[in-house]
Amino acid sequence: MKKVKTTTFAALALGAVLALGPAAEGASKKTVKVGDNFFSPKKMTVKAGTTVTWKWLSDNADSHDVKLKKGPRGVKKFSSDIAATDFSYKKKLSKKGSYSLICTLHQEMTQKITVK
Ligand SMILES: [Cu+2]
Repeated sequence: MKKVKTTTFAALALGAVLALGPAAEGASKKTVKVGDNFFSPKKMTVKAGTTVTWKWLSDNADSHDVKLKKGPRGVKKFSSDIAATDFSYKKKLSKKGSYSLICTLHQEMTQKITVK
């Protein structure tokens, strides 16, 4: 009987941790501007679990995308669609490490995000 109670308590405690963890992390958000041949900011540091939103500026003349060129070990490569204006792309960065991003259409458009 005692054993069952302990297990139930452990399960509840784990459940509480799981429920609170993502909610607390979910509060972190950052926005990056995608303009004609630049990401702004070009470099930034965010907390693990931050959702980054890349927002294409409304006056862009050219098309851009955002692609993960190199990330921490185990992080799947991701890339947005190609767009010129009024577009956005969101990604939650959960794993700590260094993320190198590029626009595949403009090699000089690079961004570095450090997740700690
Ligand atoms: Cu571009």
